[in-house]
Amino acid sequence: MGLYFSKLIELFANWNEGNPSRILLLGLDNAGKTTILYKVKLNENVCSIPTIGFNVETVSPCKGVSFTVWDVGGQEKIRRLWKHYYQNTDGLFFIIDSSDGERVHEAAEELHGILEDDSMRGVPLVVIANKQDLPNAITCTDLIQKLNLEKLSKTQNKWFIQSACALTGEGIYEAMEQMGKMVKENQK
Ligand SMILES: Nc1nc2c(ncn2[C@@H]2O[C@H](COP(=O)(O)OP(=O)(O)OP(=O)(O)O)[C@@H](O)[C@H]2O)c(=O)[nH]1
Ligand SMILES: [Mg+2]
Repeated sequence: MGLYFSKLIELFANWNEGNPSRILLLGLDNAGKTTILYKVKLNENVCSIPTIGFNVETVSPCKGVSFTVWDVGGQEKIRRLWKHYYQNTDGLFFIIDSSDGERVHEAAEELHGILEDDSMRGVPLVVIANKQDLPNAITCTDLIQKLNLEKLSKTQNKWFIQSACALTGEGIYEAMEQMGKMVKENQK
């Protein structure tokens, strides 16, 4: 089943028009991944339901940047499938629901778990501190500490954190632009 699934993913992964970078959009359930994907793709707020499986879209959020973005469901019982998407990844967006202080530790564990995988070595990371419109949203400064991002500076993953609100689009294009820069830099 695992092998069949990874073959299927491989088939989709090679089915690209042109040569967009392969970007993963991961994070806990309810973080706002699907909302972000369709904000960038359609500039609309879609009425999303929890993703079981994945959504994949090719987007060109800014000049000279083209991504194939894989948005994978974040519910706990399906997170074990994330690893099937890691191979040949050019960049990782990790989305945080900044208003969910109770689960920030869980998010940190998942993030470091992803980056410990051999396939993710050296992959640039952009953390999106989403839902900044909500009361008590955790700031980027606090998230750097809570997600232990400084630890990554000692390993091979370059990282950046961007505060955002997917509903208004605030911060989303900045995050895309930054990812574009980091991916290009990494390919030099
Ligand atoms: N207030 C607020 N709500 C948001 C924001 N971004 C997303 N949401 C809401 O958060 C809920 C979950 O969003 P999704 O995009 O479905 O979350 P997801 O990360 O794809 O979740 P899974 O598919 O279960 O992994 C939806 O009700 C969105 O409208 C934001 O910036 N602010
Ligand atoms: Mg989703």
